[in-house]
Amino acid sequence: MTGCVFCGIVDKRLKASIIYEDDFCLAFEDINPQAPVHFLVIPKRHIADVLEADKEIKGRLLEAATIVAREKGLADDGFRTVINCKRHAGQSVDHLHIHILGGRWFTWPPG
Ligand code: DGP
Repeated sequence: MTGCVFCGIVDKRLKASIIYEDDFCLAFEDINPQAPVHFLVIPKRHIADVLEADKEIKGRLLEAATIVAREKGLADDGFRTVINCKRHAGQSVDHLHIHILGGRWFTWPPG
């Protein structure tokens, strides 16, 4: 989608540190990491948010997220997954993305 930064990363017009790619998904390091490990998993197709995603893409995104989490060594101590949806959650990029954060302790409830 024109003007979408994550579509630019999918198209390789914009640079990112890509760590996983398959037919449906792309994973890359977050530009503003909030933990020692912080990466994003996105659908290659432009989908605005999780409300717009079908069952298949939701499953594929979570599958990709866990594959990369294991590869990053997060399986033993665990990690947090976050999907911000729309303004109350602070979604700042309107292209569906799962945050995977790890390598430190997290508090609950989240802010
Ligand atoms: P959210 O607030 O859930 O919409 O998070 C968007 C995340 O996307 C935020 O953690 C920063 C990250 N981000 C925004 N622009 C870029 C970019 O151009 N490259 C990369 N790698 N990450 C980005």
